[in-house]
Amino acid sequence: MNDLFSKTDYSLYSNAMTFVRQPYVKDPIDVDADVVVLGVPLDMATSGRPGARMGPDAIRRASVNLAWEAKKFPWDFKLFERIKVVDSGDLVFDCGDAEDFTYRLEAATGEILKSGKMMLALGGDHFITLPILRAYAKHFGEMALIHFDAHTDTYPNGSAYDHGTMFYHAPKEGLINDRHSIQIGIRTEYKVETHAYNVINAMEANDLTPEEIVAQIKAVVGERPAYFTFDIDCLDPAFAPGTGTPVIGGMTTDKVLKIIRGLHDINLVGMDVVEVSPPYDNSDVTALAGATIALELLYAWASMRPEPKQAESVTGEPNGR
Ligand SMILES: [Mn+2]
Repeated sequence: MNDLFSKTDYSLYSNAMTFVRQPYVKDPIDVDADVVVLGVPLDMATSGRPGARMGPDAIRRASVNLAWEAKKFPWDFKLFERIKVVDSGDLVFDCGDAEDFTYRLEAATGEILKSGKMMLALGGDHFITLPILRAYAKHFGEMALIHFDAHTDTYPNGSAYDHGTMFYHAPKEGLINDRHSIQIGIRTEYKVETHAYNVINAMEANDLTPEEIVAQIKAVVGERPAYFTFDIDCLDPAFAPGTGTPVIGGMTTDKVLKIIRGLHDINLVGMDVVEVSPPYDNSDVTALAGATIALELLYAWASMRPEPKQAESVTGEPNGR
């Protein structure tokens, strides 16, 4: 068979770069897939340094580095034999129009959910999570939020389009239940009078074991549908310098990955990775952290899905290296 044009590219440098080399499908609604990756290149709501609009592109470029390892260490199955993932590129919206953006992101998310697929969103600044949660809540009702961040983003002041206010509004809109939600890695001030979330602050998170943190998250979230949002600034700037509002004293990538693996059996319904800002990155380290966390979240989600039928895996398709 001639594979001149169909051979899988495991290089780190060539070809158009989709998330972990999965197929690009501009309109994912009628496609047979389990997961849609959607880039959301917005940084209009950022209060600090912009640049997160370049995040989806940087995360995809870093993610091709993860394509060759068909069974990512230390998982015990091959992700793309278990689930079908398509990359539908980036949300397109009219530049500078916050209302148009918010409408389009909620509507696109809603269409993806209606088509029976899960969405992985790549930010973009953290404001993107609010329209996404609005679409998810219409589908799943009030959810639990698992929120990794240096900041609570529960600040009551600011405009309706501000990347520091989403989780002030989300419980008031009935999208999430703050008492059954948890924020991990916090190391900036917040107002306790407007705040009912459970918090494992960064000092505590750095002293606790991953197992202890997983147990606390599960105790808060229970069986509820859970949305997972990961602000890359949860990580210490040593691991993720490329972000708009870095704060020292954060978590390590190692601990975060162990926690994600420990959460594989919760009722995870959606996920995003936000605030990767390539202009402040060094050697793509932040983009690689974002890509790897996103991929491990997909592994966690897929680990509870049924295994594929045996017949398909014995056909001659290469399994990577
Ligand atoms: Mn943050």
